[in-house]
Amino acid sequence: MRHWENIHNVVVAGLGITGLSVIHYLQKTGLPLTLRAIDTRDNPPGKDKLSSDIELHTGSWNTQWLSEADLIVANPGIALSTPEIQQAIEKGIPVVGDIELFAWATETPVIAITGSNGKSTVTDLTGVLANAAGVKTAIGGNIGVPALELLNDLADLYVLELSSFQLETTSSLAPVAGAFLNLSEDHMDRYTGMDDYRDAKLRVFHNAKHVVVNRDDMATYPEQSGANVVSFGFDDQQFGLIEHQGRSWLADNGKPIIAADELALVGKHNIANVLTVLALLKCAGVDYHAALDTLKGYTGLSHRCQLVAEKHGVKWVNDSKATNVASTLAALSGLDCPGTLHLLVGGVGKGADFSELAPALASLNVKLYCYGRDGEQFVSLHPSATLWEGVPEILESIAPELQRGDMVMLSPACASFDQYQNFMARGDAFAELAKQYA
Ligand code: UMA
Ligand code: ADP
Repeated sequence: MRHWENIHNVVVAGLGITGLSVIHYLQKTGLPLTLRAIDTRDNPPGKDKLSSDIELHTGSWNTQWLSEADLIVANPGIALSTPEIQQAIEKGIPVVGDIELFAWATETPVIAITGSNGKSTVTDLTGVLANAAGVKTAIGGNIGVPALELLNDLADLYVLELSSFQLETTSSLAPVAGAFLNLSEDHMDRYTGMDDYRDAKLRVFHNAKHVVVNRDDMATYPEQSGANVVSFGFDDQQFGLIEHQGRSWLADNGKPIIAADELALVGKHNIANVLTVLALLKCAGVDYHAALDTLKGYTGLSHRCQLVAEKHGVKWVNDSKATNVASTLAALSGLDCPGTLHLLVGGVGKGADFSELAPALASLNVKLYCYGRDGEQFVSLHPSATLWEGVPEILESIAPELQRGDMVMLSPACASFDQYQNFMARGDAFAELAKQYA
């Protein structure tokens, strides 16, 4: 508990599931702390679950409380550049996140995963395979389970999905292996540019024993590293692809592991994801050979290019987790759609430039339906584009005209917060309507 010397007053900035997990964790430690919580939202999520002995300030900042703190624990949704947080930093008050507290609390090995796309898939699959290989593993972080909650149960390995937001406030994590999957534009409403965003993500490699990088994306490489660098990519180097007995195989330094066509996961991006998982497991000393049958049967997480209904030859695909341009591009590449693709895009654009979608759309037989707060920004991307209020109106209108071979896909390239609580709620709403109209 050496990190807690001289810390008495802790302010938890931002409730949500992170803030609550921080408060529950700190209460459990039994440390003699005074805890206060601030959330700038009027009615923040988590308020009803807060114990009554915690003072809560909502609806605005409380600079008095911030200035009295010995430590501020900030929710990842709060940018460090927020003026009130900056004022506290200037006064010398340390500002950390929940992942920093997690790093202070445990010496159990951690695998840390970041990148613009694929984090949740890689995190989940790493956990699934490590458990299948006999290592008691818990997964959490940005995937939706606050890291501190993982400490409630014993584990021999933790796998954390870390967002750039979480990495900004993390300095002490020393992962046995850290992976940076890829870098593409996202969260441009939070960062000053791509360099700033990349710098936050590169923090995943601080103190890491092994660093796992993408040979097809040089932005994932650390500027310099004393760690063991392991790469993945589509050539035959390190973790890569080789031809073996007339088939394409995923391989470790030229040694075949599993044939690509044995995977239930689809899409080239998922080959990259599996190669990353294998590299991470090897770096953490987990024998993935014991888990290859489990890998073969792994079909992925919900809301990622998930077939939610199929009737009369029409496929309905929920890719609600596509919250940026690169993830929608990944969904469009290698699509199996003999008819017309009815593509639904829109929501909160986060300051992104959507023009990169235009060439991909031009190469497809597509009808584009744009909706939500930033839907208008997609209209110029394809001649077929039409502007709508939301997903229900679109589906109601197009359902009677769908033909055998068509696909209806929600892959919005945007966040969901304008119309839904989160991407899961958006995907669930789409899936329900799909089943109704299919
Ligand atoms: N907010 C305020 N005032 C506050 C606190 C928060 O306005 O005082 C706003 C912020 O704009 C913030 C939003 O509330 O963006 C969301 O905060 P929240 O309460 O929903 O946060 P949590 O419930 O604690 O969820 C957070 C992560 N959310 C964010 O980083 C925005 C979750 O990632 C994560 O799963 C969870 O912690 C557990 O670690 C979500 C996410 O969208 C899925 N992440 C981004 C992404 O993947 O692109 C980074
Ligand atoms: P994240 O947690 O980083 O958002 P997910 O695994 O949840 O990543 O996938 C998010 C979206 O990105 C989905 O639409 C998925 O199809 C797509 N995707 C998954 N892996 C990759 C990858 N390696 N490159 C590009 N897109 C990907």
